[in-house]
Amino acid sequence: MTTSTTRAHPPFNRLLLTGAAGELGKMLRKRLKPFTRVLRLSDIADIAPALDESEEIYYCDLADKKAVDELVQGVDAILHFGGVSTERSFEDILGANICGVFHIYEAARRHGVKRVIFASSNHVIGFYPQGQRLDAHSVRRPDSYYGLSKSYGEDMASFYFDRYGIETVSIRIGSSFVEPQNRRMLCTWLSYNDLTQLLERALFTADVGHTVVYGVSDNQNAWWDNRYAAHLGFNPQDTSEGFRSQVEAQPMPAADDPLMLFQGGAFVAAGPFGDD
Ligand code: NAI
Ligand code: 15L
Repeated sequence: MTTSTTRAHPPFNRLLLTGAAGELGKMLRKRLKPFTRVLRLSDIADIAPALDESEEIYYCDLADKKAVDELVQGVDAILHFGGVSTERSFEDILGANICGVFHIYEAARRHGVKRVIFASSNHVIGFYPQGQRLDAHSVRRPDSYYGLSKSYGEDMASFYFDRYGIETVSIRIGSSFVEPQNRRMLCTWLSYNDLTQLLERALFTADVGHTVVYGVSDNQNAWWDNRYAAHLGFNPQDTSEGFRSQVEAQPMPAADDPLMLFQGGAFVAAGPFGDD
């Protein structure tokens, strides 16, 4: 298997990372450097200044079609991590996530970008009960407006491949944090090293078409089966087991707590919004 240390592929000339001011964006900034000559970092929020000529900072609202078109000009591939990352009202999610993903693909088409990595989410299948094994062909059961926006993003990726040949790897990220924070995350955790490996595979594997892959470490009793993404060669090296005792020392949630019942955890119980 190719790893960061045995990499044979030449780096990209210019990669775009949206959501660069976010938690994953800040973490990925350094880790993406070996994959590209120039990393274009974009967000609507403050981004730490460019370190040198290998970084470019672009402020851009994903809801602004013209601004996204300018953002994408000159890049070879896009890692689309920007947008609202938790459950909010539909109106809050519409511009950044739903219009935003359309703007990204339209700009990719106009500027000849052939590869997108889409930060999708486990919340596209969040209403499945915990313990049920799922793969990329399982019917989606979004658990929130947020999950719906990611589901729409995956369909957008599928359409732009079928219609325009733009390839995408949609990564249904589980819970990518320094450590798993609760019992549910013992199943859904994705370490930062495993996410980095998955991004490398997603960027450099040929002929991915539109591939859906679950972004999850090698956790015990995980719910997600990546058989339909085997061509990526993703081979997670980390597991949540080392955190089990500290997580299980937390008070046990009630048996009917969504955190214990649904793959999407608390997202299934958010809302409704706008009734007052
Ligand atoms: P985050 O909320 O820390 O970062 C998202 C970034 O998007 C923020 O910096 C925010 O300013 C930016 N953004 C929001 N609206 C925008 C707009 N209209 N225009 C431009 N930028 C905008 O989230 P995090 O954790 O870094 O996640 C990154 C991506 O990965 C998100 O798309 C999220 O949905 C996805 N993801 C993350 C998971 C995780 O466990 N961290 C799990 C599943 C998916
Ligand atoms: C997500 O999609 C969110 O962006 C992240 O903040 C976590 O809530 C994660 O899912 C999760 O399900 O743990």
